[in-house]
Amino acid sequence: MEHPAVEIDMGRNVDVGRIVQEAQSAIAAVSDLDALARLRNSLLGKGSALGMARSSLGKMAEDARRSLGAAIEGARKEIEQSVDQQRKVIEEKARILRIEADRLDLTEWTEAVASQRGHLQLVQRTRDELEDVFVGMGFDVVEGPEVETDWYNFEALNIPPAHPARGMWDTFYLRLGDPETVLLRTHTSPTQIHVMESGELPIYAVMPGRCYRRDTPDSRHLPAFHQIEGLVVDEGISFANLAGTIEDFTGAYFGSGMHSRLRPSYFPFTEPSAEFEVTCAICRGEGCRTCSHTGWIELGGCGMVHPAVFEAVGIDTERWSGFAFGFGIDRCAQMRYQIPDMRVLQENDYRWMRQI
Ligand code: FA5
Repeated sequence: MEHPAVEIDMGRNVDVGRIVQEAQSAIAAVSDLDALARLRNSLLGKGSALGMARSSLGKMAEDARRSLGAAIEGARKEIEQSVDQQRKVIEEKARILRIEADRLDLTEWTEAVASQRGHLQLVQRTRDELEDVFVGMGFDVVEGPEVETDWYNFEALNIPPAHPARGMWDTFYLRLGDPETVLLRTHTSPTQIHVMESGELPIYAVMPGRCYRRDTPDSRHLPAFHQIEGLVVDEGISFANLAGTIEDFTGAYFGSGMHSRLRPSYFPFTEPSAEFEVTCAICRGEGCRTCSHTGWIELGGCGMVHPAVFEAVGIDTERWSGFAFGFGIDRCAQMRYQIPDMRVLQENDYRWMRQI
């Protein structure tokens, strides 16, 4: 659009055409949206050349005011249009960059891809590492079923029907047999019962596997997660053996400088029961947001096997005693690899997985 230079009073000229031209070259040079918004304000705001010309309109004669007013309005529209066009150009460039960064070409088999080695998923790797540590401490590895009966998951563990402790585990029941008799195990503790039922004593076993709870996923919970259970039954086993085993495991798995502590707790299948916590791997015990500034993170539960459990599987409590523990493998991976949100462990996002 052609813009005549319009004369304002006292001989000052406003060259609207030049203002538009200069504005358009400045707009074309901008490459991010924030800078574009700032430039738009400086081109159209009160302090801009157009803004100042607009404020001088009031003092002008009728004819001159009309023609300069129209020219200013035309210039404003042209500048707005150029800003809009440049905004689209910037957004399109950003979109292309984003698509390029997210591109996964699964069909392309280049030498670079051929030389990349895959690796185990992090939870599986953590489970393997934990098994190695316990095998090194003299434990056997035993697996149990994920679908359990109420007896193994609850009753044999001293949790009869309607016991208030059932509320500690929000359970997925299966439509099999009588209502609420078959379920997805809520913890690995029922495998203790299978191992003790097999009748071979003494027992030094760890039992890893998947568990299920009606838990809402969040940064520290998943509805399908993994635990590793430990069970020792022998003559003369005491709480000191339990505490020593947990401390040895903590040092062997997390490294030197990491310690464990036991705090009184309640589980129906152990007496006394404890929660065990380990030094927060993120702050090394100094206190941070992840450990709520305590320097410790809860990993699992433990305690001396309750006499009612021994009775359920027919083990003579006069001769044998034992301890058990159970903790989250996903929680362990989260701490060892400092993962703020556990949900990434199940999202299978290739970009995240290949970093680990
Ligand atoms: C139990 O499951 C007991 N069976 C542990 C036990 C075994 C106690 C033997 C005594 C003797 P709890 O519900 O606190 O306890 O779970 C133990 C650990 O499993 C938790 O500390 C956490 O690390 C992990 N865990 C529990 N629920 C979830 C979940 N929804 N997502 C991820 N990890 C979980």
